[in-house]
Amino acid sequence: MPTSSRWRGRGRSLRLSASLLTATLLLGGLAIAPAAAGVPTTVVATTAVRVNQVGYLPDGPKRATVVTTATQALAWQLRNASGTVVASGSTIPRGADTPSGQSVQVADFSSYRSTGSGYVLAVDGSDSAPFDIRADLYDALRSDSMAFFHHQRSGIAIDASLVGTAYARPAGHLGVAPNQGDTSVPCQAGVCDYAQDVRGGWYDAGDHGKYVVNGGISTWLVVNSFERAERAGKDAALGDSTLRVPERGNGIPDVLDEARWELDFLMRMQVPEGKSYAGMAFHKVHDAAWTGMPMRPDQDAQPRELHRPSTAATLNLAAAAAQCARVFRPYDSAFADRCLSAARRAWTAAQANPALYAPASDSTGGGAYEDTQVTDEFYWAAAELYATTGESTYRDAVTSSPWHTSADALGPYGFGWADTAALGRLTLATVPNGLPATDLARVRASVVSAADGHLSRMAAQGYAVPAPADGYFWGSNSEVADNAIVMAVAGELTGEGRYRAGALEAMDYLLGRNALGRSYVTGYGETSSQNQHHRFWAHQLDASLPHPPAGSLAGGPNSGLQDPVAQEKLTGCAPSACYIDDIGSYSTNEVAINWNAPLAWLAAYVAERTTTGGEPPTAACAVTYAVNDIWSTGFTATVTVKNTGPAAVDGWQVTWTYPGGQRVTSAWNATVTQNGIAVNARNADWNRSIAPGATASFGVQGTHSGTNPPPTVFALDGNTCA
Ligand code: 9MR
Repeated sequence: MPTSSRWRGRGRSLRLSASLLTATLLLGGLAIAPAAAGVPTTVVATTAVRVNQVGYLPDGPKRATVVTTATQALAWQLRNASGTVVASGSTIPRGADTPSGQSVQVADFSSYRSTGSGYVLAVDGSDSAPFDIRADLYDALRSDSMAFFHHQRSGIAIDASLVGTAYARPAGHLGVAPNQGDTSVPCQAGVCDYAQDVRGGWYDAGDHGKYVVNGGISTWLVVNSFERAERAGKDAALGDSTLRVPERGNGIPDVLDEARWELDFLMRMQVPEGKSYAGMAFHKVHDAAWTGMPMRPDQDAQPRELHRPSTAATLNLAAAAAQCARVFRPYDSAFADRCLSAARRAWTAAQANPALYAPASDSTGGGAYEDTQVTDEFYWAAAELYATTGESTYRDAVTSSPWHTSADALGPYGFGWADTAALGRLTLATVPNGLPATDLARVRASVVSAADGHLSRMAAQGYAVPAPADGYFWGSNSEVADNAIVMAVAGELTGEGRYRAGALEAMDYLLGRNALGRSYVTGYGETSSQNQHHRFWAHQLDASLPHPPAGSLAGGPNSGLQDPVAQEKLTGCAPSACYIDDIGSYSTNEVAINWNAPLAWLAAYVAERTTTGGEPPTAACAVTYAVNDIWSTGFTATVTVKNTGPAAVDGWQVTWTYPGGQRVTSAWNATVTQNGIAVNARNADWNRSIAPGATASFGVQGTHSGTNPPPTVFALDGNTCA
């Protein structure tokens, strides 16, 4: 059962210990190794050949990662369901993958485009999980990941006709004993002397709290997925009667119906006129104390409390409501008006109270969602209000914000409840607005540049994860999905297919191509998470209760190990392997609206049929090899790696073979290993970054037997720089 000790803040500052980063690169023969370094035996993966266990799109990139101690390329074979080999090739040795501590190789079968199910990738005697190749691969995930929100609804019965008997349940928190009602919730002592109707909305996660900051970003993502699909002319797939929601058939897109359930709640959290802090939003409503597990929402007897308003919550409301006003306008203008008026009131109230921070200490019975930096929330809210109204007050708030030009708005760690500037930037980059052309071009370029950064980081890793090596914090899977969204938007802005390819490979990570060889989405993939931390979907604790419904995303690897189960079972894990599918591990295995929202966004995006983005990211480096000195038995040479791409390279790797059997005896400025005639060189720590157009060099000294023919092949792994 969670206690207040779980809430230690968003783990952005986690730094990996040296021992975790020490990856083992074993030389020698072919040695596939499922029980890889850094993976505790309790969570060991079942196969060394890691694929997207759901499958691949016919026109998309198709890559797998193989855990192996081999340093030479291995043969791979793609077999169809009848066991016939339909494609084959050689892997590309990658050596050590930092976040997993595993030695890996990559198999690329992107050029195979035939459809079917039951494919298996075989490498050196190991078979992958079976997978499909088909165009409709993500159709089911699109609706299941979005249906998550309906399951999480508070204040309405979840009906068997929509979800099946296993997931049906009475309404939560309408005041039917023993339940307290969110229909009239008092404030905590000293906060206010009245009670407020804050019914409805979505439960945040595995707990029964409802938090405005997390609700705001999640709603924004759900609505934004529709707004993006509309721009692409693909919104029919999210339209009316596409989802299992009670409102289907009302003429309004189902995704917007779902978002409205939360928007109504967010607006109920606004302090009424005539009260102190009028127009602000209460930060959160939740139980006075943590409940036990399991606990169906309607059986929760804890008193509910409103916690004091915060500037962050108020601006979340302003942003989400301003977006609502824009997107709902064609479907329900009265609701759009109501949203806009709530957004304006919230903005004004936040300006009057710009530093009312939610404290980290407020974590009894619910999460703190603390935040002492709200300039990014001001930027996001101003951007939404400006994009919706075009008014100069909001434009000035946008252009005078430091976030408008800061590169940090779209950093490597994704966005989240504490970091919202990215959302404003994405809106300004995509929704028509009156920013001057040069400013707009700069805003758009910043999205593309952030996406290039994600592609570079992916290229530097054996599992192609759009997250930095120190990015495995609480909810890391949402960071992966968030960054995939940034790549998808860059694809929209540029029309360049490599960004879609990057987003697709992020999906590969979530669905099985990862350090643990598991899918983090319930019901998707051969080995998928099913015991996520949740009070109702608690089958692991009570066999009469269901597992989470298909399409529920686990928080994912978290090297912070911030719960007792993780601490007991995962000690010593490599960062990207710090995950366990146990209901008690809330810091690695909870579900949450702010994690399923980017998954649903991404699923809707990749489910769209499109013709661009079929190939993996293209080469971004060039290599030269120059002999400096040669004598009877020896030589020295300099190898230069040039970044020819548009984005910074973060980590690189070069391989070649020596046709004359030369042997490297020493090297400088890179870690060089040799196996037979094959040589592998990896960056040193200090020269891993190469700016666009810049170079990094390293040297080798070696022996030769009379002649010193230059190497014939240079391979930059994965056709990038890493
Ligand atoms: O997602 C939140 C994560 O960033 C924080 O580090 C963590 C501790 O404060 O809290 C997470 O959010 C939880 C929230 O506070 C309560 N509901 C469950 C959320 C997911 O675990």
